[in-house]
Amino acid sequence: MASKLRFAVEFVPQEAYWQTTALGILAEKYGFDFCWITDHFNNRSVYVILSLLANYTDSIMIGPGVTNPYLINPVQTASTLMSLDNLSGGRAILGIGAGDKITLNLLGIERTKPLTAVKESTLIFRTIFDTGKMKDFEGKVFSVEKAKVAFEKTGEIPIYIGAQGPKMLQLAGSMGQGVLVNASHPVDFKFAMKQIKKGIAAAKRKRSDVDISAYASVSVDKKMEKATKAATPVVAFIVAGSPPVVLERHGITPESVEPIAKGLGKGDFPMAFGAVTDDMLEAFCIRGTPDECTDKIKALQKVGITQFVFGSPIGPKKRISMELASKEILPHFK
Ligand code: F42
Repeated sequence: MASKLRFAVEFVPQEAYWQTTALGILAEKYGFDFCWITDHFNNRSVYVILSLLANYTDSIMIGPGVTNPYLINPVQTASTLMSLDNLSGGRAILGIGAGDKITLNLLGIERTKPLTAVKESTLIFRTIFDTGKMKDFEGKVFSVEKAKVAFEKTGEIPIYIGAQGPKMLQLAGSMGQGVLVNASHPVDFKFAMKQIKKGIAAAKRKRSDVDISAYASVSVDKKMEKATKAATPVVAFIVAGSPPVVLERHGITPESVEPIAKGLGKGDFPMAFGAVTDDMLEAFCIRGTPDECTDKIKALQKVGITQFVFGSPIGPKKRISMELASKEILPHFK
């Protein structure tokens, strides 16, 4: 029998504060269990938005999806998450990942030993969450001489690791309460599942200890054409940023990616978006009518996911697509 599935939304905080807050309030009303806010320095601050959500929502779990250990020291992130947990009455969740290489490079920050950095951060987070302090930690990337947080968390603060590469997926299986896999297709999840299970086995944990989440690109609409139009720009960016091994897995040739990368590079969006093919849309997003999306989510559930994230773009109009999902997709999984 397929495992129980919980649902989430992901928002990129690019819009006015009240708009993202209003969408979060609606996500809760529509029955989503989690609300993840992405973290990039060029967007509005993830923690400012999360504080607003803590204030204006009552039951939905909220957190950064995902922050990284390079811009903010993990001890400071632990303290911030505990504060968010207090403010929200125990609803904080923490997503951590290696961080976006391109945006970090813009700040002259080298992503040194990303696997080790995420591993050590996770250890620091868990120790501080559970004991309120950390001392005499000498890692390869971080060291903590003496850190003590002068207040307690309210809930559990589960840690989710954002992971694509084999070792990061294994790490998530061995240390995370959850994993956020940025993918939308069963082929990618079959690969990810093998690695996550390796990590689970190595740490002698149970499969149910890890919430395996599909952080998918989704576009729901009553009309397929409209869903496709909204999904195309997002898929163009995903294709251009995907490593060759992932493109190969879906039979996408380097030649077909070239005009997309070129177009995006010089700001020629019609060129880039016009080169997105049906195969690319199939590989990198879940798009279509509620029924079509339901079938695709069921296929991922069969592979073993336990959380499904409605990620960007969600649809041509986020509010309408969330309502459609709430009425016509979520009930199939109750
Ligand atoms: N990034 C952001 O900056 N902001 C976001 O809001 C965001 C959201 C998000 C959501 C879900 C998700 O899955 C990812 C998300 N990301 C976001 C991207 C994330 O931050 C990472 O960039 C992305 O997940 C890619 O990471 P990865 O899992 O592919 O790991 C990379 C770094 C990698 O190379 N992994 C290797 C692997 O096999 O998994 C491991 C490399 C390794 O072993 N390194 C050694 C080490 O110690 O670190 C060093 C090796 C040496 O030679 O020194």
